[in-house]
Amino acid sequence: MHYKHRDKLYSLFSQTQQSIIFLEGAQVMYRYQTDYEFAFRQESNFWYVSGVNEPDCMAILNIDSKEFHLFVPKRDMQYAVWHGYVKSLNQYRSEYSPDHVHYVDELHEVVKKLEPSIIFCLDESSQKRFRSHEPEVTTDSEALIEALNDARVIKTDEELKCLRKASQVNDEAFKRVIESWKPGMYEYQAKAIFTEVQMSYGLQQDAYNGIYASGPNSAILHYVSNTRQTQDGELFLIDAGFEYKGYAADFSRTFPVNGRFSTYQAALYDVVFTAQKQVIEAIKPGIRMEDLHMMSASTMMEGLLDIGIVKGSLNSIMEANIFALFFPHGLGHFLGLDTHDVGGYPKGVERIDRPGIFYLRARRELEAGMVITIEPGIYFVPAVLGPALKDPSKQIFLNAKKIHQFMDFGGIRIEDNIVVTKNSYENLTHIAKERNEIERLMNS
Ligand SMILES: [Mn+2]
Repeated sequence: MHYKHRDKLYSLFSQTQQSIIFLEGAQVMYRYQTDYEFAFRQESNFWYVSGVNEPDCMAILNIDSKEFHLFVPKRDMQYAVWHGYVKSLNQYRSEYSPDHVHYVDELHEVVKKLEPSIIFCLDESSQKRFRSHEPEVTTDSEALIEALNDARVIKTDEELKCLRKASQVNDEAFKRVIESWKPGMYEYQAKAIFTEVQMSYGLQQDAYNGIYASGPNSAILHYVSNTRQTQDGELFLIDAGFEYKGYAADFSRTFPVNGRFSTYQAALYDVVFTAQKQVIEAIKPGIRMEDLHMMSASTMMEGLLDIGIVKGSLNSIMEANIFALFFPHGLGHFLGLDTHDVGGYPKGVERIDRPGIFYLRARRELEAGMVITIEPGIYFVPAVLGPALKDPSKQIFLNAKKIHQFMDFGGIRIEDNIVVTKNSYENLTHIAKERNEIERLMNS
């Protein structure tokens, strides 16, 4: 898999000049000034091209000869006492099949022999390593980021297999939480059940800090405390996922704590569900993320008009950006080695300066092989709706009486992971989504 990634990366550079790529792997991170070690997670670009899942490594990729030089740390025996072993160069060689293995302190010697006219780096701190290099050498920190983003945004079949696997386990984890839920359980118990399933399949790394948000907390987009006791009669929103071989799953589901949607919960749920379904069905190569965002916003405003939460004509509601009061985040983002994966904004594309859609993390035409999340939501955020109800340009579109009734309702988000295929899409998320499916799961 990683060999193919290197080939793909080489193909994005012209080979007219003697040039090399330099990448640094991640180091172990500690909690402030203590010896508490965070679980090691390789830097995504380094992992993408090398497949090396160990700290303190570096890589040189020779664009002309296509040779991969792996640089590994020199460890002393004390390291073996604490960490179990010190690998020999031969062990690195057989495990990762680089063309050459060196110790990291040989970096400048190796570069000197390669005589590059330019070194492509990811950032300034990498560039700095070559500042006093003899003879002088040019470095560049723009082309490599762009090339890696272009390579990573289109997934290979092997990468899709990893994403499917992460999704399969995520389906199981969601299922176990939803089917075991009872009023009175605490938000952190959901995290415990969810994590237990992931770990039992060998997935040890969460893709992001999961959100387990009940009642009013579900309107907090990045709620992470998970301390509240869930109450009979309210909704529970879970947005979580783990990584398989570095590839993330990122689903959201919203379900009733007591196993039955109330009439108004059902009505609002269906507003989001209808929009999500409609947008997913529209996915195919050539369609633009910003158009999907606006499509979902408009469909949800139509739904809120039907319920009587907003008023006026759909056109004027959209023109006045009323949708952003209830849907303050982007419709979705690319997914891959990072949860908010690279490639969302190709060079020269800017964010749209308009409420709500400004936060859209991907703005480009979809192509086969891209993987995105589709996650519309409706939220009642008092900090947003309170001032809007006093704003003359907005209050004319809002049913104040109804909105006051919903101020502690929280929010609903439904999120699936989608692969764009040649003619349409493949949905990687299979956990129950329709209301009656969720209720059946909770009451069987
Ligand atoms: Mn997401």
